[in-house]
Amino acid sequence: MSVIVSKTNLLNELLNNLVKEIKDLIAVLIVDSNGLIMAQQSNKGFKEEIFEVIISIVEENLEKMKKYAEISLGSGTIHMNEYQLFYVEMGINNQGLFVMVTDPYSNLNDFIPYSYLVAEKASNILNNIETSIELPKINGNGNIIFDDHSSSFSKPNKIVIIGSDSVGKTSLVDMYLKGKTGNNYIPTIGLSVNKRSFEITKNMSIDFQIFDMGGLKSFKKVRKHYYQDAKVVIILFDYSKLTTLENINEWIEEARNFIKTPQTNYYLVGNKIDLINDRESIQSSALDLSYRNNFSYYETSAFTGEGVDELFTSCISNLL
Ligand SMILES: Nc1nc2c(ncn2[C@@H]2O[C@H](COP(=O)(O)OP(=O)(O)OP(=O)(O)O)[C@@H](O)[C@H]2O)c(=O)[nH]1
Ligand SMILES: [Mg+2]
Repeated sequence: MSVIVSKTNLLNELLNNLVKEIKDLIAVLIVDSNGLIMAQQSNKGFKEEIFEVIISIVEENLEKMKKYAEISLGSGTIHMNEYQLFYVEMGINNQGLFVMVTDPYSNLNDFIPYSYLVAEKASNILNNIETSIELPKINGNGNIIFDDHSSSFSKPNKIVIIGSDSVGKTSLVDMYLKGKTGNNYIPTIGLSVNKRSFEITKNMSIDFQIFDMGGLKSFKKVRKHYYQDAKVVIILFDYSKLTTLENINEWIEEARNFIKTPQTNYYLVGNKIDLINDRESIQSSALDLSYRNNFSYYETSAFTGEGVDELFTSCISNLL
């Protein structure tokens, strides 16, 4: 029981942080797969009775979600006379919906990239994964702003990690930052961000942020908002699933499309090397691709930890 209570508390605190940050939001809700409200927060001016209308709309969508949940994590916008709704499905196990409500005149689209961060945190809470409920700031253009100790003139030290769903992006980041990773596949909902500091000497350290993106097709549209000012791009593929290397050009194109700075360092990384005995032929195509594109090439296992520190130390050295 106490576990359930604290989950609800955490979800409510998270949503409260969101409505404090985005004043245009009339309400935010987390609804379970049966249409029951798990958490809700609202800014004033929201009529309680409208919850019923919202829930009935959400219920209609839950039917669709149950049908297609295996394939994608959908999202959508619903327009009503008095309100606009944006919802994101959370988790492949029909865990529920994250729903934002604004008035019809708000630029709801501006908040959507940011809202995925919240949905991802809510999904972590529901999956018992340790997560911070603090949220970054959002500026007038809907961009996510993390406080950074670097001077206000310099750009944040941003590392983005991309690649097909399930190749091990989140696992790799967890292994590097926490020294451990789970076995279950829990798709990243749009975006997860980790902020850390790397100690170079006793008196000198560097702050950096890792933007870990959701690789599922359903997040393609929103990912474009997260690339801006990336200094390092890690493109991950899975050694045990060749198609993730075969389609790597789509990822290279996506990144290049949204990152215009020529100084950005790219890394091609083959993950899950623990699953493969003979990796020679895949390795030679990956090396060839890296050479042609002027990328660095690394191999890792998020399970055994092999190559993980080496990869991130090299990425961080590029931020200096
Ligand atoms: N054997 C092995 N399994 C791994 C490795 N890395 C990740 N996995 C497993 O692969 C699955 C997917 O891992 P995630 O880290 O969630 O994948 P992701 O790339 O973040 O996926 P999205 O968030 O959907 O884009 C999970 O079941 C992990 O446990 C690895 O190095 N070796
Ligand atoms: Mg992930």
